[in-house]
Amino acid sequence: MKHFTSVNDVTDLKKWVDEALKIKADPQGFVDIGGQKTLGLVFLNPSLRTRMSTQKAAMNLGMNTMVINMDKEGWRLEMNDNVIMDGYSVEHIKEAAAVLGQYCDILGLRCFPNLKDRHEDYSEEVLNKFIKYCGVPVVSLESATLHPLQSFADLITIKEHATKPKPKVVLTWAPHVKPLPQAVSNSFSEWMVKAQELDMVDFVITHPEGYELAEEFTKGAMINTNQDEALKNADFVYVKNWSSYNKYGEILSDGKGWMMDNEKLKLTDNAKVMHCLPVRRGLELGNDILDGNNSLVIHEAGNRVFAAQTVLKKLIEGNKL
Ligand code: AN0
Ligand code: CP
Repeated sequence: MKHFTSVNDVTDLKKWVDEALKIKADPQGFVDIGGQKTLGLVFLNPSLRTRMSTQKAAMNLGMNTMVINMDKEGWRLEMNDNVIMDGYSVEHIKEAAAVLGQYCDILGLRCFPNLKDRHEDYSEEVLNKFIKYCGVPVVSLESATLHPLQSFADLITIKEHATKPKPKVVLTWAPHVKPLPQAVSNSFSEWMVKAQELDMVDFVITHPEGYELAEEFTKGAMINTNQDEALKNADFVYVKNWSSYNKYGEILSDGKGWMMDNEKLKLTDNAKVMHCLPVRRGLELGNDILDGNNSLVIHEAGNRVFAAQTVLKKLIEGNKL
């Protein structure tokens, strides 16, 4: 594996989950692997979990980490080629990425979509240019369309908490007041479809009409716009808001009735409830669930360390760093 940007970089999903759980059992057991190599984390958008868990993962492997909040601390970047830079941007991604590659052995990048131009976002222009110019292995810390470190942690969490060989996992849309990316949901779907092919889960997606995700990520999933029906016998409910893909970046309704709470939980098989966080209480997810025994959200965030540690270990080994 040269870079880690989607589930397609995973050679063997089952083995990766097992390896992550082994690392979790002894997080410092591989402290010699990092060999004081440098991980650079570049954020074009805010983060709590991704930043801290990936730093922690690097520490556990004996790596050093440098973080830059490029949106606040760096120069304003130009992404377009062949432009005369007489506007607001100060530095071209060609130079910025190449320079970062001089200082770091592995680079992580967070680059959210602008949610205005679907073609631009779904071409992953920023991530791809960064990969092209930095010259070192790159880990996605959530790109315009995917959040693979999150989905890996989610699958680890499901494996740990499953009480049957093939649990039913439901991804449900939830209300929000701001237009959010489809990245977490696209990515979760892509990982669950792969897990379903390996008989690890049964996967269902539910959302109001108009919130269909891009087919490239959902192909193979059962999709049901009736949330009550979809939730029946669920073992895991994964809650997430996303803005419309078809009416790109739009919020289509207030989503009343779609918030997951203890009442809806009764439709499930006493399901465990997941969310990538940050979550808006009382809007996306009920306080009753978040404060109750069915919530896995904190545990799930904890597993981000072991997902990142597994990926960094594979990048170090695969690229002979
Ligand atoms: C982001 C999103 O939905 O992609 C990050 C989630 C990890 N969430 C918000 O912007 C609230
Ligand atoms: N779940 C997640 O990626 O959280 P942050 O945006 O805080 O990193």
